[in-house]
Amino acid sequence: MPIFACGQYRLSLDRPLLMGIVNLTSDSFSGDGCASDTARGIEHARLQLEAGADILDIGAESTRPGALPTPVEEELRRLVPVLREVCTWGVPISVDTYKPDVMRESLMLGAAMINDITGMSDPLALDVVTHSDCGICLMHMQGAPGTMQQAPAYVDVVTEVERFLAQCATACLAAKVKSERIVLDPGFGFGKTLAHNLALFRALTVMNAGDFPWLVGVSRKSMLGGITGRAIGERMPASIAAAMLAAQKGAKILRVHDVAATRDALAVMAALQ
Ligand code: HH2
Repeated sequence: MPIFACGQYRLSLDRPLLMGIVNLTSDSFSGDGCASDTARGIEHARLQLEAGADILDIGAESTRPGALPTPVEEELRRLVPVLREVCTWGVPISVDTYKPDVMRESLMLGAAMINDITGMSDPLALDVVTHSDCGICLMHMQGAPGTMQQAPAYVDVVTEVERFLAQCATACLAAKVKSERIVLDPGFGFGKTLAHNLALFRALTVMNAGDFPWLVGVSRKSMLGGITGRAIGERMPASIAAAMLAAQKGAKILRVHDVAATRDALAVMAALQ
């Protein structure tokens, strides 16, 4: 039975897991951010859990196109009080950060997973996670959020993403991280045009960056706006369709804003297949 080892949790990957997004930001692209309101952040996390999330992914810096980095102190100021509470709930808490200092503090507070949009490219980040047993998501991004959508360019997007993620995973394995702690993510919307995103999504079943589970995050993203012409607030049906297709293509973790609706869709798909 395939499993994902994340801190004290060993999550079965027999069915796709739902990662519920909790943004402690004021500027997240989909408008779901709870700003610096700790009580709102905790409440949103609780609702995501009640809706059926298997993992909560807590982020305190928006990485939307055009976003500038949030200073470490501010990221921690938003995160710490929320983590102090949610890490007592007995569910796997992921922290969406690429900063080693934020990773270290989050793991000390009980986070079970680090979701790094830079694929652990900072050697200090790798050092932090090797001193823990947390799960790790390695994501591909071309460039940095501030400028990544200005002119994304690849010779062959699928091969380049594959190669990058394989290198990141190899670096983790070389640092003695067990393979069952690693999931990979093509990074939809991170330095990619609609055509790049479509090529990657279609290639999900054939992409090979090693024998690791895929995490897919397309919820409410602009690629769905590009397909449907819908504004961000009207992209739930498109998000669910894409999540179902990702699951059908073998994705093991779906990172979503709309947990309850995605859960229903997964249940229907499982029952009717
Ligand atoms: N997408 C976002 C943030 N983190 N992490 C992974 N692994 N995969 C993703 O696709 C991904 C991610 C962007 O979504 P969101 O957190 O809702 O927006 P923002 O960065 O504006 O807060």
